[in-house]
Amino acid sequence: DAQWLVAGARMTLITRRGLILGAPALLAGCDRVAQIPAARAILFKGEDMHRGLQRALTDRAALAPEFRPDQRSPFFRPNGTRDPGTPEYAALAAGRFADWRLQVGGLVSRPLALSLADLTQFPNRAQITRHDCVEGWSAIAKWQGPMLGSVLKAAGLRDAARYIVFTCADLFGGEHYYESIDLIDAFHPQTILAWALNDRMLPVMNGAPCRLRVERQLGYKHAKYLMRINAVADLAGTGRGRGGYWEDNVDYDWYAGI
Ligand SMILES: Nc1nc2c(c(=O)[nH]1)N[C@H]1C(S)=C(S)[C@@H](COP(=O)(O)O)O[C@H]1N2
Ligand SMILES: [Mo]
Repeated sequence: DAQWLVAGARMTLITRRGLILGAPALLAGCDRVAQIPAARAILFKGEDMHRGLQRALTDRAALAPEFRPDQRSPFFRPNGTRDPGTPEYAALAAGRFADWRLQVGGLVSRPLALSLADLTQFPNRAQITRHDCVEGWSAIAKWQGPMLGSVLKAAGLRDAARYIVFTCADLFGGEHYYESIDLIDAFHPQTILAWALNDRMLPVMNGAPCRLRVERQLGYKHAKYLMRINAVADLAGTGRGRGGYWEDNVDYDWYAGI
């Protein structure tokens, strides 16, 4: 045993010396290792993965098509809730939303309570886009509002924030409609908090006073009747954990990219 340990110690010593002396040579040897096809495959796999990831991120950053004013649909039909109909919402609507405040909270350093006038103070964006609903209809309209990214910057997203959760005024079987997106979509330039539709204040049927437009995703992600925006680290505490009302109730995909 002792001999074996001694032998082991000596081997370790030799290995150590070999490593110390051999280190620069080993680095120079990388070129040579790269010439062996199998080794190449392993060495460059990381780069392929990186390239794939890069491509996926570039795809996510791409803009949704925008249209000319004359391509707009004559009427932007409502879908889902056409009026939340709660006493709270009715009171806000009766006051033309003067008392409405969009709460921005969760993992932010400066929680905000924004009025409609406040929303117009941010850099606003107007865009004519096509809305695609899973139920099989599309419509083109002009939307205007601040970029969600600007609002999140004003609130100061904390490092732990990974998702943005939207809570709406309307109820589905006792729970408020809710949706969520990741930070790539949250900071996408076409992701806006729209308060205008076709150059008019957003009608009640389309989500007054403010609704999300997240143009790279299907209709159900575009939360109407916004009341609250929360930055969260994960979706476990949102609904039943799948990040949206339809995701939790009828198995719609959380990521509904188009
Ligand atoms: N709060 C809320 N947001 C919602 C819905 C809803 O019922 N309630 N329906 C969703 C669906 S399925 C679609 S297609 C669009 C419809 O928007 P529109 O009513 O302006 O056509 O809103 C989405 N956002
Ligand atoms: Mo939809």
